[in-house]
Amino acid sequence: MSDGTPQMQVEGSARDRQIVSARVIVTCPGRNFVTLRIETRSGIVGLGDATLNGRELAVASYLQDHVVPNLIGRDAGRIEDLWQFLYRGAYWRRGPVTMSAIAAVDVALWDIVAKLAKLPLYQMLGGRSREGALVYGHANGRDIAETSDEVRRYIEKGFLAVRAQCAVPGLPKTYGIAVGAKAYEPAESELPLETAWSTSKYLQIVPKLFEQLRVDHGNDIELLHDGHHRMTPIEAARLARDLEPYRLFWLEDATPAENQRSFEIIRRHSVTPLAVGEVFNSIWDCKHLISEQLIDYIRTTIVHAGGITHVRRLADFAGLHQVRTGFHGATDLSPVTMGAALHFDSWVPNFGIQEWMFHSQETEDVFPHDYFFRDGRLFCGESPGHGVSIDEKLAARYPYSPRQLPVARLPDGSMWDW
Ligand code: EZ4
Ligand code: CO
Repeated sequence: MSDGTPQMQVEGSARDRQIVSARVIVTCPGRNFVTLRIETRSGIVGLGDATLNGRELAVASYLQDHVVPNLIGRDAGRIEDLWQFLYRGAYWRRGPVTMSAIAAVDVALWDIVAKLAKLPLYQMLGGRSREGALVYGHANGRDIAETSDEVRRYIEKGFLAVRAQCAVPGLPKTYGIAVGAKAYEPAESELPLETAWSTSKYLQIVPKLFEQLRVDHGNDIELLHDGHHRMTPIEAARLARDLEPYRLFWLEDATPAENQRSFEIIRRHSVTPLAVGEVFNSIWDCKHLISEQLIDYIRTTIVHAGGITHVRRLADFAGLHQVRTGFHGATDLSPVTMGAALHFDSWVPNFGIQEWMFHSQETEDVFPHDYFFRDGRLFCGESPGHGVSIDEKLAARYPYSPRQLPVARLPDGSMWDW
């Protein structure tokens, strides 16, 4: 009976769920986004984000050339089976390109299944654990005073948590700091911008920044900081210790984590809470970090780590070790990811915080959504699915524009981690 081809004869509601089309949409409303649109025979449309900043077309091709042909004719309701099919079936496991492509399929399918059930996505996961998700915004400035003013503006808007970054004196350009009046956007040129880095200069200014922020804004506001993988483990331990008096919510990406044991060194010296994982793409990248309780927050998010199906597994594993979620939410994650993440955040028992860098108005117009901000929290909407759609006509007006992330070099010219 079996000739090795997958069974595609389906009946009744399963027939309605058959995938009849899957398309990749690339658009650049201010910055590039890759979106997967899947449609079933009964006309239900699901959207998944596949954006990988600076490497967008690799994921678009992975989807278009290698994944889409496998989707046509399959039952959109078999989310788990399709996940396993794409993960195991590729033979080549993990990696940001593969896991972003799988995530796009996975989120689109969760969107479809929730729409079929006429339920908001959080309900499919087990329902709300909370109404809104605590979010943090990004304050940055050319010096400590400007950064402090920025923090004040966030507090005035109702934020309960703010990430603060300030320029490092002596360096022409610092990660996280906007140029002029434009909002900060890291991937700003066709080829990588070369930036200079000095950890010793950086380590001097950061404790002074947070000392001033506590003087100016008191102890009630939650403050966060992103080290962006620039420090060695022992330098990170020094900074984490120096920041202890200012009670950070977290110190993020203190050191690269390919070698997960690096975090043992930071832990040994400091009680500053640690967050890492925005560049991870699977549970295997953080298994030791979590099981050994070397971190407090895991930042790995839906778009870069295989979608809801995989990140749910990761979050459950983290919960066993009292590690909470703190999903990445920069502008390079599209509103589709933001919508899906907010449904996830509303459900996940071990929720910590959600990052939120505002999308530009052009992006908001291309991706209409029902999530909204109130009193320091983001709330997902109640419409069926993840609540984010795409205006394809408008999207078509913004063609792909090649951009890459910057690189960083030490004073002697050696390549460093950006
Ligand atoms: O540099 O998403 O915490 N947020 C970050 C981001 C990352 C970008 C890289 O594409 O670190 O600003
Ligand atoms: Co970060």
